[in-house]
Amino acid sequence: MKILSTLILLLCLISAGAKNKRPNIIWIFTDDHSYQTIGAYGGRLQSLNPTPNIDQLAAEGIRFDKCYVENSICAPSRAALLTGKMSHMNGKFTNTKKHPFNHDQQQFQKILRKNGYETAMIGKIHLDGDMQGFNYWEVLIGQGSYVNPTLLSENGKKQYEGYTTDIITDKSIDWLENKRNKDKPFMMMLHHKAPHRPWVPKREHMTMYEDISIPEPANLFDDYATRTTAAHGQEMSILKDMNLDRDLKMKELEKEWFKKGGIDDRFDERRKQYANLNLSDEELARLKYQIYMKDYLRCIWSVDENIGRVMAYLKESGLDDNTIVMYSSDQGFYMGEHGWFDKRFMYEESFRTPLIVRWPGQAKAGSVNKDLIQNIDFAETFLDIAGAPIPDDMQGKSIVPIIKGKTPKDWRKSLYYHYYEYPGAHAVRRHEGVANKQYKLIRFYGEDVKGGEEWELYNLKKDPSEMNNIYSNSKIQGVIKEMKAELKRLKEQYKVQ
Ligand code: SGN
Ligand code: CA
Repeated sequence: MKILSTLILLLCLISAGAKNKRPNIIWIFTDDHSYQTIGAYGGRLQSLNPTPNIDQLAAEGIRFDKCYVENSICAPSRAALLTGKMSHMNGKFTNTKKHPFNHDQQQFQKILRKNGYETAMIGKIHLDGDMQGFNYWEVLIGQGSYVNPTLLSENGKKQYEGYTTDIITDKSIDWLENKRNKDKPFMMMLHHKAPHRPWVPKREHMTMYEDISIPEPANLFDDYATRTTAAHGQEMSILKDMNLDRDLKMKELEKEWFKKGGIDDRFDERRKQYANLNLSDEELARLKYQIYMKDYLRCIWSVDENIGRVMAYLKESGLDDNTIVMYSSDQGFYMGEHGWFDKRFMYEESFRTPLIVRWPGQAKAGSVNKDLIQNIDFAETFLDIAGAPIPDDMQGKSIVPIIKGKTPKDWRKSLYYHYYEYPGAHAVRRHEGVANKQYKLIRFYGEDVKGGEEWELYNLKKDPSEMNNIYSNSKIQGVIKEMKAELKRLKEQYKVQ
């Protein structure tokens, strides 16, 4: 009898030990952070060294170069993140109240929690209503604000004083240190508001980059010559749609928060220049581009600094070896490419999103992967990491084998995309499409496109900036046929009505 009970105790201890070994996950998510402004992704801004701490994650982990979203807009992207399903399956088609998020539906964090994980969600989620499946949640309301944010939790609303990127990090570290049940593995979602429009930097960073000129993209003055109605009809032009008051901070500068502590004179000068000069369209676009990029990069600097704080905390507390840190954004963003800011289009800059994973002992340090990953894969990945069951109706695939360097033979060769928010902000027409590593076929549709339907095709290998729509080129009709067949196949696979 004694031997038996000792044996049972031993088994319990072994199994508890094994459970403790399940890795922790920290998912750091930003709002609108383009891969173009991450040092580790290279590109025209690399020499500015804009993100040393994110770059460090990439140096110690794996960088994904072909990670995409299924609907390039905030709340739908977050709904896909939690559910592992595309918009037409999770019901969150747009940012608007017309499509409320149903919190009662299946979400990965509910399953993780049932399977022994402590779960937390801190920061921007942009899904109205109370969160479910989190032991702890404290979220910005809607878009939230850059300064003195109000956060909503189970205990109601509370306002905090300070810069939101710092506050979200403070709260996350506080949860790690003081609020979680330390006997369990954890999954923490640390979601920044930054660098979302109107790109308000922390006061201390307001003069960074002031004396330099940010390199322009080659297609800042794109005339959309080969493109359909959608590219001509958008309202996300730096020249025409970026406003003086909020975006370029002419009025913001008058606000108490900006004034507190004093504004650096040079920063103020920039704005005065803009107001007083009689500029040509080209000069104006260039000046707006510089102001926009600098404010955006300053917001990123705060994000990056705070990632450094989280990593320092993990090290100090001995958590870093068994904690996976993942970095991504809800979609990409235009940094002047095609003359734009914002997202929504299936063109590369907004369709693609950054993804970096640091998993000590599993992800090879400094490795780069080019498999087609999509944001519907994240939920399944978290469940797989935890050894929790993955429901059949989730629509992505766990990328755990890929993180470990072993891409499954049957990994996807093409991606489906669908954007729905029209009429809406920035006037991007509804569209869906299919992309593989060589071609991208896009179908714009609805009453405000010519004939109710217009198509574009790009050869991504020859034309990575998507300047040349070759849909009407008679020589590639075979490719169009194949891509249309693939679009049909994907719609069946994903059950698109
Ligand atoms: C706000 C912004 C838009 C932005 C949407 C959606 N305008 O409406 O530029 O596209 O949010 O962004 S602002 O003048 O209010 O800043 S999302 O990230 O939430 O999808
Ligand atoms: Ca966003």
